[in-house]
This record gives sequence, structure tokens and C-alpha cells, in this order.
Amino acid sequence: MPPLRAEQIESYKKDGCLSGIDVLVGTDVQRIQGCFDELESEIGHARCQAGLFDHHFKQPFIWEMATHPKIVDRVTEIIGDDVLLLSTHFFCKYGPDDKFVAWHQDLRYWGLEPPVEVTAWYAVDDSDRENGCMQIIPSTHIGGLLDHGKSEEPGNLLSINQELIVTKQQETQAIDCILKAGQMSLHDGMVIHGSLPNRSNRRRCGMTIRYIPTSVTPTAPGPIGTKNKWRPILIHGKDPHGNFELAKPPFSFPHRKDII
Ligand SMILES: O=C(O)CCC(=O)C(=O)O
Repeated sequence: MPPLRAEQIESYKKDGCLSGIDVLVGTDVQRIQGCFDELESEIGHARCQAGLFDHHFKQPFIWEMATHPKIVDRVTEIIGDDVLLLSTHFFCKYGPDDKFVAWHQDLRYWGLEPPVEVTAWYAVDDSDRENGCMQIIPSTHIGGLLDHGKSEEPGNLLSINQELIVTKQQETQAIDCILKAGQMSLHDGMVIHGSLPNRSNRRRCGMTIRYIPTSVTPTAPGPIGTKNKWRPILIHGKDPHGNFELAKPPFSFPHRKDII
């Protein structure tokens, strides 16, 4: 796949996100959906909604996506060659239902310094307005980390029910990350984003894959307010900084011959 064009990188830097990037096509899209279906039937809908933190240590299909060159190479074009896989997670909304993701900045609760991170949001299923695609308020990644409160609305899928109050004007600027299954969006961990409830009877599953440059230092052992711990893995380039205790890759690198 060709690298991101200069105007795409510019657009990412300006908006804090870039949507509609092709990753998988054809039977591979269904194969990954099938792997998720299998996991879902083993552990149930409730845990799949937002409870699958770092399952790339157990599930080869998540590791396969987290190390996929069509994702990782795009990330290196944004944050440079030396990249750690920070974590993986899923946001899976079954509809019709009231579950939603309140407006937030990922990095507000992650204890990373400097706050630099890119999320690849891989669409396991088609994601559109009706089933509650992710929404992003462009250019909000440049205003620093903002104070969050607690959501008063039941159904927030965020780990500690955090919510950032945004203005009506900001809300009207939000853009929909409409994706076909097999595509991804990339977003900056500082940008304000969230998603509305799934009002369809289709599932809307997104696999979030979080990446940081090796120059980032942890100021907390994991996402603040949760029991989860960071267990980053070097997946591209080198780690000259040694800021994290790195975890071992759980499986071999399925796509790369240069790293075993
Ligand atoms: O999938 C969603 O609706 C929200 C995703 C999200 O908040 C994230 O990737 O940080």
C-alpha cells in the first residue's frame, strides 16, 4: 500500500484525525470478523463492549492486526520509525441500545509524557451514523489536556465514566468517521472524540490499536483509575530510550521478516 500522501499527513496534523484508510479487503475482512465472532461467542456481549483490554497477548488475530504493515507503516509516517504498541481495546456496540462513548481525550487519563499517541481504529464491522460511528471534533488536539468530569447519562462505555463537556458549537463541528469493515481511521490521543448510541440492529465493533513513539515516558503504571497496566511491545524500529519495561511479543510477527 502506498504511504500516506503529504496532504493526508497535513490533514492529520491539522484535524487530529484521518479517516477512510483501507487496510483489509475481501475474505480477510470476513476472516477477522469471524475471529471476533468466535471470541464474542466465548465471552459474551457484555465483556466485548469495552472489556477487552490487551487481548493481543492471547488472541493471534488481534496481534496480527496490531502488527499489520498497512497499519504500522501508516503510524510510522506520523510518529516516526521507533514505535511501541501501547495497548489494544475494543468498543463494540450492539444495537439498538443506549450505550455510547462520551466526549473525551484518550491521553487525559493515560499518564504519558509527552502526551503523544496515535490510535488506529480498525472497523471490524461497517460503522456509520445509524450504528454510532466514532465522531471527532477536528483540531481539538492542539488545545492541551482538558479537565473531564463524570457523565450523568447512563450507558457511557468509558472505563471510569469520564466525560468532557463540549460547547454546542464544538458539537456541530464534529465529523463522522464512517468506515467500511476493513478500513481504519487514525486519531491523535489528544483530540476530542466519542460516539452516539447504536440505533440499528447491526453490531458496530471497532478494534482500537494504540501506538506511541519510544521517546514517551510513563508517569502512571497504566490507564489512570483502572487496574490495567501498560505492557508495551516494540513493534517497529528501535528503543534507544528504555522508558518502559517492554513486554515480549506474544506471537511471532506474522507480516515481517526483519523482526522475528
Ligand atoms: O469506538 C468508539 O465509539 C470510541 C472509540 C474511542 O473512544 C477511542 O478509540 O478512544
